[in-house]
Amino acid sequence: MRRYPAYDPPEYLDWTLDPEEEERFRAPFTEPSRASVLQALGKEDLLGLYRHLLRTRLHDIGLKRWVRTGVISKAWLGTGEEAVTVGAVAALDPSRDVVCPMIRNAGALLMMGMPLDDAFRGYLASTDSPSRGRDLHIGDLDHNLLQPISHMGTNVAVMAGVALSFRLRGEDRVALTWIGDGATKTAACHEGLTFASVRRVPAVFVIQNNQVALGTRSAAHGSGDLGAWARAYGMTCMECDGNNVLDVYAATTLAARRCRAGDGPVVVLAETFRMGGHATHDEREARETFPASLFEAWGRRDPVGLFEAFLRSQGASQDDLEAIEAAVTSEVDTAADLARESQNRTPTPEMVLYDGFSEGFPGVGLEKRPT
Ligand SMILES: Cc1ncc(C[n+]2csc(CCOP(=O)(O)OP(=O)(O)O)c2C)c(N)n1
Ligand SMILES: [Mg+2]
Repeated sequence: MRRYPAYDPPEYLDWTLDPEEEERFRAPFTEPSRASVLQALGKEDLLGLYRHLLRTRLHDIGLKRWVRTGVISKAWLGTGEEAVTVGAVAALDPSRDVVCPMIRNAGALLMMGMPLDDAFRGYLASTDSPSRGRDLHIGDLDHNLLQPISHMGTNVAVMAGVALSFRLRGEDRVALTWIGDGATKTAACHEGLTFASVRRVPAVFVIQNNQVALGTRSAAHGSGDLGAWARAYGMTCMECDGNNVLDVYAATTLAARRCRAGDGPVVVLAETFRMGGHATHDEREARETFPASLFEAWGRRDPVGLFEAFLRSQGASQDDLEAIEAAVTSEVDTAADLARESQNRTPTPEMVLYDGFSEGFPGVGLEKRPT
């Protein structure tokens, strides 16, 4: 993909494929159950994953551009972690499964069907944004997207409850959320995991280990093996390479199948790396948190670059890839412009009153989101 000197991490600018990384990218094909999942993917499926990876990266670049131009004061980005989101959601069925995206999972909003301009509006807090301007944690029940709670770890318990409701109603649905390495240290996370395991609910918990929580390296906020924690609660843990969209997809597909078969929740442990700051305000400090060599090593593991190289090795043409990128770039630009028009809209009482949770409770509020 085109690289953006003003926005990309420096390690991505002259990105070239490292032969060792190319070899490593194919590792999921050597494990029979993951290989069988991946072999079922056709050309359109693979190009679809590419489209989602690009859309996610460019959405974040769009936010960064807004920060630089003073439209918003800061943004939480998922640079370098896109595959953990895209691979996981691609394994689900957006028409029935429910997802709770964290701050670094904006790609999930788009994959579950939220229009890109609405995702951007979430950051503008305009009255027509998904949360009606109340919160920049973004979700929309109309798209099976639970708006996350800011307090880390609490979504684990909430999603365990969502999954329990599926089980009790006999619905063939899966609930999925992500847990940051830092959030694994909260009490709510452990209560949620225990409850999910004991009640054998159909939930997938993706631990997104990006090696850092705000400004604290994971080695400084915890010790031991995160997968062992899941197993201690009696849950299967599927480890995967969080920078390899195919590995995340295969692991989450197998996890979701277990859930649908009634075998209870699964933890997918994805190793990745945050290629920027906690948010746009602390990028310099974040660079000082780790040695430069670590950024270089993970920079060679750019999830978009690696997957693009894989697609080429599978015969994808330059024209195919460029056409997708051109379409996604214009889609993102148009959506960002459209969202900004919302800042000029005068809110109506209906828009202000809508709370997003009234559906099914007639009389409590507006049942459909006014536009
Ligand atoms: C209970 C609680 N404590 C502190 C915070 C402030 N906070 C927001 S994000 C964050 C770090 C999260 O780290 P991690 O879970 O690893 O997710 P990441 O940001 O790396 O994706 C902290 C401490 C919070 N939101 N909730
Ligand atoms: Mg983290």
